[in-house]
Amino acid sequence: MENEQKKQVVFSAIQPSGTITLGNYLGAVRNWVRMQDEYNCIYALADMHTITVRQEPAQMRKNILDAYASIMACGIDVEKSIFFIQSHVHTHAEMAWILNCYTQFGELSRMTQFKDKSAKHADNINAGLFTYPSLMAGDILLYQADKVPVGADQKQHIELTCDIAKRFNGLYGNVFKIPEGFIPKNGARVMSLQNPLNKMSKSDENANGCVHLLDPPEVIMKKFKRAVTDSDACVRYAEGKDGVNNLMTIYGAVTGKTYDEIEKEFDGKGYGDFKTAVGEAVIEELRPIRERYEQLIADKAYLEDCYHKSDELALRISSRTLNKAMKKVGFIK
Ligand code: ATP
Ligand code: LTN
Repeated sequence: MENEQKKQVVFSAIQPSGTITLGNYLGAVRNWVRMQDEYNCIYALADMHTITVRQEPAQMRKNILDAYASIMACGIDVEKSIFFIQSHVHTHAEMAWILNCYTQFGELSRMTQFKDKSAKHADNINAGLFTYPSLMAGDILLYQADKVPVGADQKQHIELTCDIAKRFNGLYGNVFKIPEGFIPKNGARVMSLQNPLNKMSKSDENANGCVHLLDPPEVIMKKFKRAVTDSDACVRYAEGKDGVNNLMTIYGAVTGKTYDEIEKEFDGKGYGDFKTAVGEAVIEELRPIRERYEQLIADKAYLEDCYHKSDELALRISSRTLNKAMKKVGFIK
């Protein structure tokens, strides 16, 4: 028990905005699983973040359950960790409102995700999309998290979270722990297989660019065989070889091999052999996840049990920080 108390807190979340990708897995979820023994881990499905982009309600309900089962299938164990649904825990919306009042317009305007998403959804640049980072800051700060395992694209949001927390602490004393991003050395930014200058994303229009966690083996292999490379025909990591670099990153992240080892392994071999090897390695990594997902998604009552239990724990922990912050700001009981 004493040891339990000394464990650092880990918090992270993922949007149920579509089916989970290989990028989400290598950049974030795989670390969530690995951190479970060493840390007190709290994870969430950020469904409130998801509605910053218009969703079809029936599809969204399905995506939430699918994402929950997929992430559990990766190895999240609710006996060790908390894995809750953001919209079920009302402290998140409340904390986001408070933090909105301690976040500057200029800061939010500089967020590259906001710029990218408003360019992509020019017909719906809503206030939620703009204030997305203060909801995310609240997610993290409510749990006094030490570490936040995410992909490289979320680094800017974590930095803003720290700035907001320091500003608040500067005014009111030590209310929030200042968190730290935890970004993997390998796999922090997996690129689209069709356009290696763009991040692999759940919402990619080109289906061949994105490998989903639940893609059947033959689909995964087809996507890797069609991956964009170059005319150099040599497996080496170098500037300008974005497609090959991305495949080497994926292969390295899955097998643990360094770029040097990969270059040696494929010395004198063509891209065909290399792509097949990457496809096979990814298929083997994802096979047990897909099998476990099939069992979990067939047992809705069990899933419900898991998130209800986690929702309750999350509410209890986050209420402490919310109450403290409300008191400091000047609200009365
Ligand atoms: P969307 O397409 O809806 O923006 P997304 O696929 O970018 O979604 P998020 O839910 O925003 O996924 O991200 C969940 C986690 O996965 C975050 O920690 C994020 O940094 C990480 N992540 C997302 N895409 C990648 C990627 N291509 N490579 C590595 N990590 C990624
Ligand atoms: N914005 C994140 C999802 C997210 C998150 C969080 C990640 C919402 N709240 C708190 C870490 C901590 C994204 O991946 N796009």
